[in-house]
Amino acid sequence: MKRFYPLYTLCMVAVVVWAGCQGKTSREAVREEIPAVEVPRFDADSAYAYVAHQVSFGYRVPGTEAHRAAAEWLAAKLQACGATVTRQEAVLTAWDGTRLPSCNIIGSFAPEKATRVLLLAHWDSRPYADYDPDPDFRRHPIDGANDGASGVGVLLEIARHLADNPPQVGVDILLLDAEDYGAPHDVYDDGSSWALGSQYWAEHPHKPGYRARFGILLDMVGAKGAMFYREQFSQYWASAVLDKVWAAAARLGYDYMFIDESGGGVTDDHLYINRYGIPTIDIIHQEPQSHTGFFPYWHTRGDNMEHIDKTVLEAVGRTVMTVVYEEKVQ
Ligand code: AHN
Ligand code: ZN
Repeated sequence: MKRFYPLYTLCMVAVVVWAGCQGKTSREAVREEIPAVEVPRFDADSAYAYVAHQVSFGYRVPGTEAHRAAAEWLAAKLQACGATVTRQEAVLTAWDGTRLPSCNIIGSFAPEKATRVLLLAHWDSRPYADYDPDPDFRRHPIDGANDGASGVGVLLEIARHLADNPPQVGVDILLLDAEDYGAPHDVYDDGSSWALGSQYWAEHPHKPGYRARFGILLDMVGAKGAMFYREQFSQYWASAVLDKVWAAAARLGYDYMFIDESGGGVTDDHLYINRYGIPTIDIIHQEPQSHTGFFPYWHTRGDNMEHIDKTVLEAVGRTVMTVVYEEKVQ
């Protein structure tokens, strides 16, 4: 038995049309509120090649020829990317009295912009593998493929996009020297022997009164199986920046790598940048369970290209780039 119910049919049609309009208008409203930002594609192969190239110079220990050559290349590379480059040279004194000819290298993109984001990594490599399993090599230098070169490799790949495809904010890339000349772990140290380049920068910023909205330090961001925790000094000085970066990582599907739990406190370059007055986080591979607290090859001869993973470089690169390109002026 078939019967026609005009009122029922009319109501159903009305409901369907209404629902359709609702869906459309709310979706359009969302689009108006959050205009999609075009984030250039971070090329992990390119970042990887930049890591390998740094390692190919040899040990980037202050005072060596490899160190001088690497500095030349880094400055030239930033310049070729369209940055205004400042080289900040100084002779710093290590824990054991060694004089370290040091060079912080700053690449500024859109230097005329008042609103800025600071991206940092250290480019020197450690002079001694004091955690090497073989005691004969504990005063031997390391490649520093992860400890140093990985962060710089990611920043150079980001730098490649900044001039051609400028974000709203100005960006400064600060490549710090003499981070890793800290006293060997069997020698007493109050912590001040680390991060000499950033200590120098904090006392002599490349521009007097330099300001940035926030900073992101990359340290050991290339090893297979990397885990990033909310490092304690970052949490103390810059928890809102941690929130922003961890949220971006989660949106990109990297919440398995950017763990939403607190990690240890690390005496690293960001400490001095925070004390200077720029809220700065440290994206640093920590392994709370390991005997050093860091990745398994930390400060050993095993910190070489064999353990660098493009997936990790890509996760960090895409996350940092997303944050930079989504940052609004005003
Ligand atoms: C200390 O071990 C005190 N700080 C580690 C900072 C560091 C060394 N980052 C890389 N290498
Ligand atoms: Zn180190």
